[in-house]
Amino acid sequence: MQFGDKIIYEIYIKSFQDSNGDGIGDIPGITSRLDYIKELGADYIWITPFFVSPLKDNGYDISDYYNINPVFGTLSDLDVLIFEADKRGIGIILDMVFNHTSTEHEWFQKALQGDPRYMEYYFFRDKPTNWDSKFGNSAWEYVPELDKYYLHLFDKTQADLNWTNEEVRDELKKVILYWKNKGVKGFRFDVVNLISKPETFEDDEAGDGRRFYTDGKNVHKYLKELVAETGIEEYLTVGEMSSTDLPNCIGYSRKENRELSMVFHFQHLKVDYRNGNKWELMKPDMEQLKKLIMEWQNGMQEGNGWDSMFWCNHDQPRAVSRFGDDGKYWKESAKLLATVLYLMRGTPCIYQGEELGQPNAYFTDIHQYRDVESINYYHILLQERKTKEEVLQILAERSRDNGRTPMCWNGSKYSGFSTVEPWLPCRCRIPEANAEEERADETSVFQYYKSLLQLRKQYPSLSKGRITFIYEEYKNVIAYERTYGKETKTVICNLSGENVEVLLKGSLGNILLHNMEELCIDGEWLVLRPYEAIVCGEEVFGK
Ligand code: TEU
Ligand code: CA
Repeated sequence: MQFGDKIIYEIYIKSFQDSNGDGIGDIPGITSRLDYIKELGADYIWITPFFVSPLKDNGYDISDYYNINPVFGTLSDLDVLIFEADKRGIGIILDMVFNHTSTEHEWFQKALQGDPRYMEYYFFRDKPTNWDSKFGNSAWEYVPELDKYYLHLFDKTQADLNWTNEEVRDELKKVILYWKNKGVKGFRFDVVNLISKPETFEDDEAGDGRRFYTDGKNVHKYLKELVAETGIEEYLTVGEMSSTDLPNCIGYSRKENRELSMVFHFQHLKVDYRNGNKWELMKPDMEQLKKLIMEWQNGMQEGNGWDSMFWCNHDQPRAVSRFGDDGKYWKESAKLLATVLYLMRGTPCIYQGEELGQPNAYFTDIHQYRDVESINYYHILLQERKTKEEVLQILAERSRDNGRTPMCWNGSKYSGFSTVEPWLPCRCRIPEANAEEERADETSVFQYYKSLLQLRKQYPSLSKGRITFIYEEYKNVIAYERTYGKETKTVICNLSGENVEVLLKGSLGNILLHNMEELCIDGEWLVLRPYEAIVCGEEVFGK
């Protein structure tokens, strides 16, 4: 419950705010926007990695954990950001990419020279397994000079670290202590449930290899050790858990285990993967979405785990385009999606631009893309004999670049993000969907997010109460009660673009938040319009 009344705001630094006219977001740019983030109601800012990196994977390929990539700023810029954020009651969360380093890291460079000590920092083997990289092709890269292969679960420029090696674990603890002493208030751990690899590497005849390295047997042990030896038990720590399961996530996040404060998991973000394949399109299965959300909420509650709820991040398409309607019902559905998740049990994590209802980029040409995963798959899908049009359609829906286009601050040429052409094209495709207009419009998505997050902080039932799902029998309706002591608040959401009639089980009480002008009640029936969201409850007297 420790962070139930807190809000995390994720910033993809490269696309948030450019302060020096090079078309790339940077640390001083973030500092200049702290009042906006405070107005929204965030308590923490998670900043994606800004450490020294060749930027092959935009910073998730680190070559020096102790220094800041000059393109993003300097250590003194970070000191100013931390100081200014602290003045506003905002804590900074840094992104620790400990599953792998860039192949440009000095450790890997020494390994390439055959230094046995540093070869043990990674996984060098005489022969590869048939595992796939998550970014396509083999998960092993051959090094002729060594006549060996090294493991890379992601791009071949991201070599997996060997956590069985105590020296590696000690090096990474030192990294945490260094940044902890800078005054940051939290850490996000990138794909941290992949750090425990099997003793022996064997081919996977039934899949792409992930079952051998996901939620490995020592992850819990390594997390306990890392947290205890760096003294970050009381910090906000969140683990990104790739392809994980509920029992493990309960274990990673229940307080008594002294591992992490909370987890990011992705089950609800794969309901539009045909046959579980991100690159095979299908409309999102909203019934499956509802089922998974409820299963995880109930499961984490029963197991005393703790979730961070999110629709978007820098790896996902924009939610309003993916699960809502970025055309006819743009505003209603952006507000609906926020209401579904952010009053549930856990800690909300809002991704930059989501609070504006920013839609997908829908690029039309491969040259507009920058994401290594998207470019790799462009070529892979063409080799699979899909036509160029089909592949561009798939990328337009699925590419991570959909969430990485620059923030829409205003209606100017480069949307107030920069004074020059940004590193990735601006795509502010909905004219009113920008911070300047939405801050001035009381009916905007931004103002709705502000009200929603204020409600969460105002009522203990919303920040730390029990959750009980109701009206489950109604297809496309997600509804729940949050209860704490005598206080109960009710959330009723229509996930669809159609009317849904719900037979009310009693009075709705006071309407605390509503994404439409007025309710539509017909006798005992509540007629939910497309993407309608209602938050209501009795005022509590004598708590
Ligand atoms: O993401 C992990 C990950 O698997 C995502 O890339 C996502 O699941 C995938 O793109 C869906 O197809 C983390 C970071 O968030 C991501 O930006 C990095 O590229 C990745 O790890 C490697 O560090
Ligand atoms: Ca810049």
